[in-house]
Amino acid sequence: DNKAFIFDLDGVIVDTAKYHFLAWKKIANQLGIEFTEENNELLKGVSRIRSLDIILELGNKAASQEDKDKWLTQKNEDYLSQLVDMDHREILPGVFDVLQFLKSNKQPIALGSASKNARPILEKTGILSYFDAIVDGNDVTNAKPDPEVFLIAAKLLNVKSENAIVFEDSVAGIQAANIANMISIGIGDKNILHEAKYVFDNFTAISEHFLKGL
Ligand code: G16
Ligand code: MG
Repeated sequence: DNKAFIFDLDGVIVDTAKYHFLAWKKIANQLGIEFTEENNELLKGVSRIRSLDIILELGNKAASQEDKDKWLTQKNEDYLSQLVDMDHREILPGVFDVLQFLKSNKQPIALGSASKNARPILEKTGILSYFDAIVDGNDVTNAKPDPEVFLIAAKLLNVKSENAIVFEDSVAGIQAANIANMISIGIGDKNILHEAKYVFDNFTAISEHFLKGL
């Protein structure tokens, strides 16, 4: 059966997770809410709107829709301002080699990201052409851990869920892949991503032998 490889974006392909964190931390601190890297794990892979709600819940704060809209805009402007000079150097270690390897073996590749900024990031980093399908925050109604984003990607690539392999750095994303009955591969900390079928520190730890055996 045909396989397909689905990549999350932030924290998997590019190191933008740190920019999301810094932008959210600014908003949280502005509201008098403490926001740590540990708290930030709850936001990874989660939609922009849901992320703000999680921060407000952490601080036990309610807010009007008007204020929320203002903070969402501020967060995104702050985040985008950090991407202005982005280029291929922002691609995380080993990612390019794995994309090349999959491409040269004619394996279908999709993006499965919660971000509404996914396309410009793929363009800036020069890897847009590697993707046979792109599913991002503009295409889904239900955020991870809902499996919608990965199910749409598998459908576009015409593969069954059980033959789809998902690379993810977030707990919500690993849960989404598992719910979709896909093969979940965590990129990051084993202790945090313990629900994944496999976990690697980064893509340099993933061998061609391992990819072929999936
Ligand atoms: C990413 C990040 C999340 C972020 C979300 C929405 O998803 O992990 O922290 O909140 O996208 O991003 P944006 O505000 O750019 O629309 P992923 O799924 O690529 O990790
Ligand atoms: Mg991610």
